[in-house]
Amino acid sequence: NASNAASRGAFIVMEGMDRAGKTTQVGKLRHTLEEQGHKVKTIRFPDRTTPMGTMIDGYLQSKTEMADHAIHLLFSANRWEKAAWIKEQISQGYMILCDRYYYSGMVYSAAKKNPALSLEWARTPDVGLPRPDRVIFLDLNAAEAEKRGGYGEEKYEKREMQENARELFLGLAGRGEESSDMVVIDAGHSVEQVASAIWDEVMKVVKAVETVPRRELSV
Ligand code: 2DT
Repeated sequence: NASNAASRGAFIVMEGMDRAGKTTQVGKLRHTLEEQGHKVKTIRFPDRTTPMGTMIDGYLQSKTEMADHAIHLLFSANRWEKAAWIKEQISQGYMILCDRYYYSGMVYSAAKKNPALSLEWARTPDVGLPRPDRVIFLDLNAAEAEKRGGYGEEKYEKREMQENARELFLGLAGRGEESSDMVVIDAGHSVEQVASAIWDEVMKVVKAVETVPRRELSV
């Protein structure tokens, strides 16, 4: 009930492969939620506008080099910078739509196949962050992504990295908290079809948050 001032907002994360249409779908979802009378705010990670975000941006554009663990912790710290704000907005009743979150954090770092940087290690610095009410993973295989105009110029926009990342993302469907939070949606359909599949999921969440308290990521 959007007019109930006491009800909290939902924290919805859009994850997915490059070219899967995350940004487009966040925009459409925002529009739909607003039409239904909800207050919505959108955020994205990395947030390149902060000092830490500037360092991340330099790394992604291959202007600077950083050790795998160091850049990983910077991505995580970039989420911690926003954690209090996210909690505050949710408690004020805002629907938070977030373009990438700690799932990308785990998966892209682990996709480097550095034996000292496992998926489990990668998750640890994010423990305690606001836990999403729903994570929508927009799945797209590398061949489809390349048909959509290929990848950009940034550091991780290489086929091998993308394939490793996709495999790890799909594997999260069987891991602890992620298995209950994440839903996989095939992004290989039209924008409208994908938007409608997303809405089916979000509709359920919007109802559920009236009774489910906000949670934090646990180990
Ligand atoms: P965009 O193209 O969406 O701006 O993402 N990434 C992202 C990580 O490696 N770790 C993280 O924690 C996050 C949030 C995924 C830029 C790239 O940054 C990667 C793609």
